[in-house]
Amino acid sequence: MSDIERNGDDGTGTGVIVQQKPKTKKPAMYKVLMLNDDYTPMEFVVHVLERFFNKNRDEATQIMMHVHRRGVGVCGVFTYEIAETKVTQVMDFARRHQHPLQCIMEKD
Ligand code: TYC
Repeated sequence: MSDIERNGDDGTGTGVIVQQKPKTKKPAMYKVLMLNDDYTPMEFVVHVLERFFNKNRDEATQIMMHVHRRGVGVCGVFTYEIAETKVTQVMDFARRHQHPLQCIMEKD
C-alpha cells in the first residue's frame, strides 16, 4: 500500500497520518553450501561442520554423507556477512590442510 492510500488521501491532497510504515526489513538470507569432491577425507568434513557450523557429531555426519551422496548440501543459512565469513573460514582451513574442499554461498 502506498503512503497516500494508507494515510487516507482521497485525491484531494488531504488525509490523516494513520501509522508510519514500519522501517525494519528482514535481511536477505544466504545458504552456505558444501560441495563434494573425491579427495577430502570424510572425517575432515565432519570436523569442519562441527567447528564452523556448530553441528554435533551426528548432525555433521548426516550433512557430510548427504554431500558425499548427492554432491551438495546445506551447512546453514545466514545473513550475507556471516555467510561470507563462514565460506572464507572453511576455504582457508581446507587450503591450510591441503584439501580441495569447496564451500560456496547462494541467496536463499
Ligand atoms: N567424497 C569424499 C570422500 O569419499 C568425502 C566428502 C564429503 C568430501 C563431503 C567433501 O563436502 C564433502 N572421501
